[in-house]
This record gives sequence, C-alpha cells and structure tokens, in this order.
Amino acid sequence: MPKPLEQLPEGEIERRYRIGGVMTDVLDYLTSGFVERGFEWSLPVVFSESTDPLWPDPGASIEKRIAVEIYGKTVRTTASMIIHKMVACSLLYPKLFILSPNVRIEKRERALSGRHAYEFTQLDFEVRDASSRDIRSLVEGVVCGLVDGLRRDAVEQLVYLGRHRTLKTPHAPFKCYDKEELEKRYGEDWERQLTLEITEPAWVTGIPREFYDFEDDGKWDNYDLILPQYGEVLSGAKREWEYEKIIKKMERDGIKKEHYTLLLKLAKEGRLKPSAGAGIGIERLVGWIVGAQHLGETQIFPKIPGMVYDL
Ligand code: ASN
Repeated sequence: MPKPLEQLPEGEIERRYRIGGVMTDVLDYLTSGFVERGFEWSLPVVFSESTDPLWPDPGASIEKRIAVEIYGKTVRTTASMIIHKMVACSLLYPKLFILSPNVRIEKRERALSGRHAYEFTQLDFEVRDASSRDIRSLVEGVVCGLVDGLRRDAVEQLVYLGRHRTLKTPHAPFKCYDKEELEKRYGEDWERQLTLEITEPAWVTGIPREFYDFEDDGKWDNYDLILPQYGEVLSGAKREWEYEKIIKKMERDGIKKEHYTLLLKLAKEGRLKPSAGAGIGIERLVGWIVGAQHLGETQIFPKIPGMVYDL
C-alpha cells in the first residue's frame, strides 16, 4: 500500500519523481489538447446543493456521503461535476472542460483494488449537440496522441519506469463491446475479464446507470473506456435533457428530486440542451502509463480508501 510521502525510502522518492514528470506531461498534453480543440477551461467547485448521485451505478461503492450546512443551506462535496457540466454547457460554453477534484468515500475494502482513491481528479468535459460517436472519436484522438507524444518526449522517464518497451500507441478506432454481450460471455466479472483479454484500449457501451445518461427503450447511449491490464479510466454518455424523462428516471431510481432543483427547473423551461461528454480519471490514466501497482503512487498525498494520512 502506498505510504505517505515522508515515509518513502530514497529509491521510491526517485520513482515518484519520475511518475510526477509523466503526470506533468500528461496534464500539459491534455489541457493544451482540449484548448486547441476549442474547449473553454473552467475552474472546479467543491460545495454545491447538487452533485452526482453516483446511483444507480454498478461500479459505485460509497461508504458515506458528505453533506454540510453552510449559510443555512445543505451543500455536498463534489462527487463529479456532471450537473455543473450539463448546466454550463447548456447556458454558456458549448465546449468545456474542468480538472475537478472528486470526493467519493469508497468502502475501505477498495484499498486493495489498487484503482480507487477517496479523492481523485477527473478531466471532465462536455460538448453541446455532440453524439456519443463524436466523443469517442475525440477521446481516441486524445489517447493515441498522448501515448505517441510520451513515447517521443518522455523517453527517459518511461525507460526508468520500465514502460518504454511495453507502452504502445493504440490504433483507432478502438474495439467496441456491448455490456450485455460481455455479461453473457463472462458473467458479472466481465470488466476484469475484458481487462485481461484486450491488448489495446477498448470501449464498453450500453451500461445501465445514473439518470443523466441517455436511455431509449432500455438502450443506454453511454460508454466506458477500458485500459488493458488496468480497467476503466473514463466514463461518459450522451445526456438526457427532457424534463419528463429525467423526472421518470429519478422516480424509478429513488433519486431525491429536491437535490436537483435547478437542473429540473432548467429542463422544465427547455433551457437544458442535448450534449455528450465524459470524464477521464487522471490518476488512473497516469497509473496505467507508468505501470503503477496502486493509483496512490500517482498521488503525492495518497487518498487510499480507509487510510487517512496527515496530508
Ligand atoms: N464524468 C462522468 C461523465 O461525464 C460522470 C461520473 O464521473 N460519474 O459521465
């Protein structure tokens, strides 16, 4: 399990320094890539009345939800900026991205997965009037360009980390699997099995989950990006924008409508616009690139489920 910074032996400090170098290159590439593609870069928020319900989500495992009272109102810490993205994308920026801290108090047994942290960073982005296909092509371009760029410019770090030979530039378009088909083939453990089977990043589509992902007649227009030997690094979807549909899904899922007052008001007034987007887990992406055993190795101040260090 990754130790806190002040307890790391010298050799490990050197390794972390190299991982940090890759992190800098990844953030540099991603942020400039999105800016060059015409996205506005917005700053994140921490407290809001509405945040991602993370429910129902087959992948969620939340031990505790954080809600505090400030100025006479109950606010929640950001679980993801999905609601903010949908609103900002409808009312202001047709294309935007945010590097946002996400707080998810995962169950403590998830410390062992090596892929969970109770605080992590997402590059969350959204595009007005986009289709799922548009977003998947965009992501494929970004991922291929990123790996290509690192293989060219971060040779020293990748050689040191033992990844220069094994990290290969993927080929777009990535393979695409239907979640139901995978479940038929592998059963409930489909994600792990797929992770072991693939040698390049691959898409999984049609995953039943939160109300904001678009669903038509039981068919979900959403996607996860799965990295070989690693697992899910990105999730996204085309979004719901119509009031009646959102209300129906919230009622079906037992979501508290009073936590989504503004979103519902905008949808009712027809001010919520169709969009699609996704969020990339930065620590997971970097963890895969550098070959980390635990994503806490990519965080200077690890936030491992169940373990609260000083910083
Ligand atoms: N960022 C994700 C999305 O865009 C949502 C999430 O993180 N739960 O769909």
